Amino acid sequence: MNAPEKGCPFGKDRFRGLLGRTSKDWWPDALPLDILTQNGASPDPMGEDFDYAKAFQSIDYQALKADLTALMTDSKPWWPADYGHYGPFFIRMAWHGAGTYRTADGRGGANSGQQRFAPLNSWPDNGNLDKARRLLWPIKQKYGARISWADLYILAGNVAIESMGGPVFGFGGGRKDVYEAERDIYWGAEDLWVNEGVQTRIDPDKDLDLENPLAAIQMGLIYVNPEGPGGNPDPLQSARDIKITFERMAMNHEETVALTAGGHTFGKTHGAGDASLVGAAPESADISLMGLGWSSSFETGVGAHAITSGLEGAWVNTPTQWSENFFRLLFDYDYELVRSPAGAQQWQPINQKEEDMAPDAHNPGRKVPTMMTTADMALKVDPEFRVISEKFRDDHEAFKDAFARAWFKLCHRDMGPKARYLGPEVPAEDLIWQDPVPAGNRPSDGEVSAFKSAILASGLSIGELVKAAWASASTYRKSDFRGGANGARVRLAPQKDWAVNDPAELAKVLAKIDGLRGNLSMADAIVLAGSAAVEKAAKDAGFAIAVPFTGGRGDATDADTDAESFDVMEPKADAFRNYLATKHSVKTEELMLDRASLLGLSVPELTVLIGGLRVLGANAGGTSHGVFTNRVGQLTNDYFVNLLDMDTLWEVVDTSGDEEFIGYDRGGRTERWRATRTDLIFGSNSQLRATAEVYAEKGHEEKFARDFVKAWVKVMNADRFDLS
Ligand code: HEB
Repeated sequence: MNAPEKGCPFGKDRFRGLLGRTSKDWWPDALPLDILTQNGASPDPMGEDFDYAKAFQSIDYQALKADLTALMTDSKPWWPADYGHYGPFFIRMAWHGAGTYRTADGRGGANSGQQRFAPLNSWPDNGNLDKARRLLWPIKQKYGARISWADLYILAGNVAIESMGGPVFGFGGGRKDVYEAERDIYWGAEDLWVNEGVQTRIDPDKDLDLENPLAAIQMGLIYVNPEGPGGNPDPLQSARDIKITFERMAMNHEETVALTAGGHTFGKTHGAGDASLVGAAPESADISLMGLGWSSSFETGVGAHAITSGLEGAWVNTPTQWSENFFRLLFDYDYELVRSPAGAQQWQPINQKEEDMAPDAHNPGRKVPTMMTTADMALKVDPEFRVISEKFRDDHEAFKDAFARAWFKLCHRDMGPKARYLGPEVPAEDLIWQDPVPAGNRPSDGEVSAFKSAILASGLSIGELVKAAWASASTYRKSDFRGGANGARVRLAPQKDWAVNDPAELAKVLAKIDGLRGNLSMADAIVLAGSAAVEKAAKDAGFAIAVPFTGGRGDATDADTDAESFDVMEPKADAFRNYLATKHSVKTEELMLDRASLLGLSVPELTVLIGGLRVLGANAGGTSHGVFTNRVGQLTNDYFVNLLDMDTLWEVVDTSGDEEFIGYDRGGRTERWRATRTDLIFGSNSQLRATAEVYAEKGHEEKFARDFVKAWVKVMNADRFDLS
């Protein structure tokens, strides 16, 4: 196998396993509540029967918005609103919630309200947003289960923009809360954070580029350091970092400029004094602070004395009103580098006219100079950004539209198809990043059984049919609800050409399916063909098991598809088809775990799928690794029986880089089987072995087949949001 692929996908030199550094490393003393979630006990107090979509539909949406609007100007003494308006604060909160999204694995983002939990609640970049969330508590309490925290954060951002006269494009609810920190997300491998001097992740001089899937340049940041890379106030280098990180978040340059300028049309930065007087972040703050952190002993610690980023000042003269002032001030003035009272480097207009100065946030009679961060200066200094910034300066309507659309995308990018959006403000327009799928029709029972017979008589093998259906459905990821069988994008670029899909074979199978499908959509027919094959394989193994099928999928076209945006979804490894493109710095079995997690599989589901797919003959490239059976195409538990057979002795193939193994007859040197790491891990890892043993046991042959069918159907239907 080849050398580890550079920067891909989950860290290289600094590699510390699939998850890198986690909350347990940062806060070893945090209360280990996960001992109560052993054996699958859910920490969700709402219980399994709670239907958030239904609860949301019963909310008085306009009353909620009115309450949020009133909150904007209801300043509380424990965290006084700048300019008497919390709007900018809530916009920053919503943006930092949504802004952790990254395209590579679809993780991060606003869709589960993770800002409440570690590590996000304590990232330096989220400084003082604990207060913004806490300001919302009376409203959350009032509306209860009908509005999730996750929806409330984004809606508060939207209402904030509206209440200051800014443009919005719409709002879709439907982000269901979770009650624990996500544990499946890699945030980086570094020991230190941005405020502790961790090295920046992008540095061409040191041949460092941003490792996948990360989208921030230092641990603890949402994107870039406002003061420039590693604190170096160089707008051009900042532009470089902004481009990379915002692209990782699915934003093109125009969207990036619109978002940043639109966001910084509002509010101010906070750096009133010595940042060393700011206390611990929420996760490690004193118990009496009741979950809040960053308690500051600089003067009153709040209002005029607040310290967050350490930068100080507003971007524009009208910080609580939508305006054209950001680009006007950016271009009308030359800027010089100055230091804030907290010592941060920032840019100040030279010879600023009094009318262009900002009001003091807590003393309206007083005027103070406006400011720009190094990241803002990038929008003027970088040649590519400058073209866009000048266009927006000269065409305010274009800026408004671009900001509203980019904000909507930012906040909804990780919600999946439009079918998942709830509420009266869902925009009618279809947007290409929603991966739209035209509505499908339910085929009749007669059509379904006619197609099943026809496809099973078509001469295609069980393995070929199973592989095509798996290729189609298994792109699904629960992180951002993208992918899946609906739309049949497996027959479009780029998916039809992915190496893991064996393009030539796939084309042949799809053509056969197309010829026989009658009125079925391709998306339905591909799944049905695979399911018919599974049913036949079970029957041939001696089990009469019906594989449930629910039709109604639609077929997307190339015009419905942003092909480039699917590139990130190409599996670099797929344990289910025993496929590995290149050896990674992360162990291949960890990549398997990652894929299983994105598919939403449990340990038994993962185990039974691997064992079943192997004996059905679903390996990419038709390899024999892990095909521990002499009756390929029958749904038997042979995989587990043979894997755990003590008469087989496994040895690594020296040239394989620890990826390939041969199983010999223990007595002699007769080769029995070949396997990969993702096979042997089911015998070597104690927990996977315990599960594999169940499926290898006498009396569990049919249980194996039934469990496989259940897990298969779960994957086939993973993206059927139209059904619930
Ligand atoms: Fe921002 C604020 C940075 C983007 C919106 N910011 C802010 C600050 C800083 C920043 C530093 C301050 C904080 C304190 O408080 O101190 N940003 C930044 C950066 C970036 C950004 C670097 C990238 C380039 N933003 C952004 C976006 C948005 C925003 C995209 C939206 C859309 N911000 C914002 C706001 C604010 C801020 C609204 C204000 C807040 C208050 O006022 O509180």
